[in-house]
Amino acid sequence: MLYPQHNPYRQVHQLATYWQIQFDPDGQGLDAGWTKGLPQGRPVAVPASWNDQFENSRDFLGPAWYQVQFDRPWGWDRQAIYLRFGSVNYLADVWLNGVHLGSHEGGHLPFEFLVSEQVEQAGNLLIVRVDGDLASDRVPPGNITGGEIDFFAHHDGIYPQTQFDFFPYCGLHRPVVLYASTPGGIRDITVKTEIDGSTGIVDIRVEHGLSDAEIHYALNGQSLPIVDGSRLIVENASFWSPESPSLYDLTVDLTRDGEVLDRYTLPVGIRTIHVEGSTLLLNNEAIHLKGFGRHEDFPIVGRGLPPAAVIRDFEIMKGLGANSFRTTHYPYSEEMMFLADRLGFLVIDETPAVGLFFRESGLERRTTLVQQYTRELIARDKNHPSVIMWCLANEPHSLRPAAKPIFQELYTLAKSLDDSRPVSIVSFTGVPEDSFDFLDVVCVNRYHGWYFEQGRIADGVDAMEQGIEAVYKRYQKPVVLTEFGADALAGWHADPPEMFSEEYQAEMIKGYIERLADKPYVAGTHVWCLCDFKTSQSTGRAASLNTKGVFTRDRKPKLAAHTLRALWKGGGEQ
Ligand code: BDP
Repeated sequence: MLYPQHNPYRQVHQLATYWQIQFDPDGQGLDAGWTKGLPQGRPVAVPASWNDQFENSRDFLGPAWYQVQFDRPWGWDRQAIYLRFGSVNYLADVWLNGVHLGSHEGGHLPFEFLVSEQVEQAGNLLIVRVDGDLASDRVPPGNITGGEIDFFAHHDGIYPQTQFDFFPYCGLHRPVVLYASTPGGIRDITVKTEIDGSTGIVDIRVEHGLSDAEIHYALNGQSLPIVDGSRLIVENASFWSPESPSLYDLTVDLTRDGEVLDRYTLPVGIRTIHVEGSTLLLNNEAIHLKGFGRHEDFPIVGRGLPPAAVIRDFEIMKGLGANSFRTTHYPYSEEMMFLADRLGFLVIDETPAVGLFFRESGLERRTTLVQQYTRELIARDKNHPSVIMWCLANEPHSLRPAAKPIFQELYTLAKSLDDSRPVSIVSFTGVPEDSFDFLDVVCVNRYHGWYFEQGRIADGVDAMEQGIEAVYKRYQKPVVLTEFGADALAGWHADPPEMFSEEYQAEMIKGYIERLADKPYVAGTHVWCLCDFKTSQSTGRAASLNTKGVFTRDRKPKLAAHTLRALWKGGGEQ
């Protein structure tokens, strides 16, 4: 799925910054005819979560109705017009001028409708009903009752009752745009790259609906012939890597009789990613991931897209010497993924499948949703050089026998959609995690010295090391420690270190990283997490925050940030 872009053949029109919203706690909107206009809307900012914008909406999870009006941009009368949503959490139903266009389930992934027939010249009315309620047959799940959960007893009774550790923000979280392109024009482009010595090979597939059209390719403005039906050959190529994130502009022109009908320009990074034995190789050289898990979580904006804060997060990661992150626990914004390409980050790209459990009730529905998310994520992110691995789930409660065949099928699906990247899941068990028998990389989260061996960093580091060694011994694949960390209340100090102090967090993170540094099969360590973030209320989360950030929620460094900079960048370097 292509990201909308502006050029002489395509136009993007951003809808208003302030829409109208009306909450519908009694679920009466449909019967009361709100699809034709909201009786008592009030202004709301888009994109943003609704929860922190109003006095009375923090814990309200829907349904809520959004409304906006727009006119058709000039010159669009003969164009194919699409209405595209970057992310709506969780369930969206969309009406345009009273016509139900369709619905989409699942946050964090884009969806669009062809609306050329419905769009009038002026006064178009767009209505979106958003339902973010938590349910056991949704993904991620929540409000689970009756002993359905195998693990995470502390998640029982938290409020809101999520089966995951972040606040279930709701709303229109990413840009909503109209875009226009040539009817039958370019619908999709898939690029895969290979390396042969100093030559780069770019394999391209273009989907379009104009059977009599020709396709022309240019790289950085230079026209290139296609070889073997689908390949561009780039002599003396600059390969993409974190140290040198070289991108080429690939321009695809759809032409007829020499006239350009449609154009799309895609940034392409030429690089390879492979697993060989227990090593992860980028451009045929071993790589080591240094980085973080993180949340799209900001005061007031909630899980909405704040462009400046995204830049800030890259800045603080770079400043520490990080080269990688995992999109915990859902796909990050498309805007952030393009920046990752440009700034040279290695991304483990995760679907919104967090908190999965494998008891029967709702299992079929959850499984179908996770398959849908896998398809949608790969369709969205397949062309990013920064994406080095697909992660199909975080910490599934997978000890039940049903889990393995479900992941086997999911793995096969992911590989059939993209055979060019490793595929994994992130496990909190590791041994046994039956699915690691077939997954390409072993990704595990470890909290020794925090949830286990509490208050004892040295014992925790020992236990972590034993666990990692056991995982490697069992599966003989590259191992990524995808989460480890400790809560630290900014400004709270203790010597000797005590839990929740900045010293404890810093020392534990240092202990983990140093202990794993000389294990060649450890392909990376991701600290949990970059910044403090909002979560459900419970005794385990002071101020409703998970404070395992090495930065505060407003991006101020804790001691651990300085420790990481010294570890990753070396002593004096800033
Ligand atoms: C891990 C989860 C992560 C939590 C973290 C924690 O993957 O989402 O926030 O624990 O407890 O198990 O801080």
